[in-house]
Formats: sequence, structure tokens, C-alpha cells
Amino acid sequence: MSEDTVTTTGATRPGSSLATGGGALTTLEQFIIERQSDIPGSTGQFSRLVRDISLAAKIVDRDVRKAGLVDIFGDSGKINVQGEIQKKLDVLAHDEFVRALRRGGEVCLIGSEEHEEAIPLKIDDCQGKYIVLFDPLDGSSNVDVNVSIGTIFSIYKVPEDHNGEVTVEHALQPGRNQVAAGYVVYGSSTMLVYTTGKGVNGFTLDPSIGEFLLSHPNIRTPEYGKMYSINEGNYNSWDDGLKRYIKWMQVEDTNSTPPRPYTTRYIGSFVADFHRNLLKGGIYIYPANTRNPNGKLRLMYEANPLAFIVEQAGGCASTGDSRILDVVPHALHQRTPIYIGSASMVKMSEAFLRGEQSGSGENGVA
Ligand code: AFP
Repeated sequence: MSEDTVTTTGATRPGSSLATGGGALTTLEQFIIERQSDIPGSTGQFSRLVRDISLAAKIVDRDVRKAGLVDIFGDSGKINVQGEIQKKLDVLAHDEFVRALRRGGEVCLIGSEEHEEAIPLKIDDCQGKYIVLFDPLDGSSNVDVNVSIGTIFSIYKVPEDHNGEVTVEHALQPGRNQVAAGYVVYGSSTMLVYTTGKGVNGFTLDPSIGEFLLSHPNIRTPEYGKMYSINEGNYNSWDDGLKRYIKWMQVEDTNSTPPRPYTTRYIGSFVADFHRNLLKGGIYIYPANTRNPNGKLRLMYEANPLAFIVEQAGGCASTGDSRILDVVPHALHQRTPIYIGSASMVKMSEAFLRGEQSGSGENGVA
């Protein structure tokens, strides 16, 4: 077996990556089937559901790769529930995911960032056990300029005590109830990363065979990172604790772990910023500010799924004062402030927000 071989059981040697020739390859489908028992009471519906999501992701990937050649750049002429202009690709991605989930039959209810109401799927009187919430195309304002974008999904079980029709109330569960969550990043390559609460695994799409292959087994995020991702243009509207935290990261201190100053990286595409920070270490922040008093990102479509993933990879996700996954939702489209990434960075940001750190001491530590 070569150094970088990925086996069909998903076991790999340290530092392994996608096997490109000779060695055994693990497809996403094989991996899901082998891990089916991770989901208590699993009957195969979950495996089919992830397969449906990956199929929709491949279709969206195909469309994203063609953007510029066919007329799918630009605005659709519609405004979504968030009051934002929908891009044509937003609408297309939403439609592809809904179609795939409807066809699959494992899902009773869908919530999409691009659709005001929850979408009930009445298939065979709803034999499906799952509720899927998703952001079909995150960062879509970057589409026209060829910057990485993504899809984020979150999977819940329909509560066992529900009576009759599954409604939006059944979807309003705290993020800690998720049975799985994942994202697809359409970047220099297309990757699907997901968790079922037993670690995080990443799969890269091999376009030549049309399969997602296990390339990043058991992803762990570094405890310390050097990168911070925040829209600094909003500086004047931030809370003082946050201003001090950002300034602290800019103070030179070669003795700190890691040495400061840190580095800003902000794409403006949450999935892409998150993915980079997950692999390399860092923090992504979208705080409350005067324009967005509850933050900008959506709890159910963006914050919860990536919070589940980051915790499974050893990191943290906070609203600034509490764990994202413990927030009890009251609306499908509600927003939340978010501080997400390497554990030490998220904890330090919370300490600044609570006023326990002011950055005013020697080398900015106090
Ligand atoms: P779009 O999907 O409208 O491009 O929004 C992207 C996003 O929700 C998230 O992906 C970005 O990190 C964040 O908004 C960028 O917001 P700012 O432009 O306010 O920095």
C-alpha cells in the first residue's frame, strides 16, 4: 500500500491525501454505507439522503463551472426573504437541491435560505424521517467574479412524537440536535465536507469519474490559528471588546503562541473562509453591528451546520457569549452573530467581549 493510500474502510496513514493512482479509493457512497451505523436506528434512508445531496452538489458544480459561458451570471430579478437580490445561480441551486430531495423521498420538510416558507414534501404520506435545511449557494454575490462559493446543509430527524403533518415548528430545533451537517465548496476543486457527529471527513470531486473521493479523512482544526476573517469595513459599528480583540491580534509579539501579528483573510464567502480556517487554523467573525443588530448570518442555514462541523473537528463556535449549538431557534430565517474557528481564538474573542481581556497590558495581554 503506498504512503498516501486511502483504504475502502476510510482508514489512512498519517498525512495521507487523495490516492491518485494504484491505491484503493473510497467514494463518498462507499464511505456512507460503511458508516451507516453511526446514525442510531439507521435504515439506509440517511445514506440515500447524503447520496441525493451529493448528486445535487455535482449538478450545481457543473452549472457553476459553466457560469460565464451560458447565461447564468447576474441577478434573477427577484429578491429573497433576506431582502437580498437573488442571483440566477442562487435560484438554480435552490431548485436542484429541492428536486434531488423531493425525488429521494427521505425528507419530509425542507427549509431553504432562498425560500420564505418551509417546503413540505408530501411523498407517500411522508415516510421520510428527515428535515433538511440548507443555503443553496452561499457567497453568491461572488459568483460573477469567479470567487469560491458553497452550499451548506443541515440534517435533523423529524421528532418522534410529531402528530400528522410535519411543520416548520418541527424544524426549529437547536443545532445540537443535528444528526449530520456539511458543506460543499466550489473552489479550485470541489469538496464536500460532512459530519454525523463522529468526526469530520472531506471528499474531493474527481470530475473525470464524477465521484467524490475521500481526500481529507478525520479533519482536525488547529487549536491555535493565525488568520482572522472579518469585514473590517464595519469597524466603527463594532462593540468595544471586539475592536480591542482585533487590535490585539495586530500587535507584534514574537513570544505569543502563535506569534503576532496575525493575518487577515476575508473572502466574503462564508464557506470558503470557513474551509480555509478549518484546515489552517483561524477565526471567522460576523458580529452584531449597528446595521445588523443580530448579526448577518442565518442560524439555521449557516451557523448551526458549520458550528457542528467545527466542534467535531476540535474547534468552537459562539455567538460571542454562548455556544451556537445551544441557541433555541424561534424562526427559520433568524440571524445570529458568529465567532467560529480554532478553539483558542474563539475563547480569546469571548474573553475580550466579556471585558476580561483589554489588550492594554504588556504586549497587549491583560
Ligand atoms: P451572499 O450569499 O449574499 O453573498 O452573502 C454572503 C454571506 O452571507 C457570507 O457568505 C459572507 O461571509 C458574508 O455574507 C459577507 O458579508 P459582508 O459582505 O457584509 O462582509
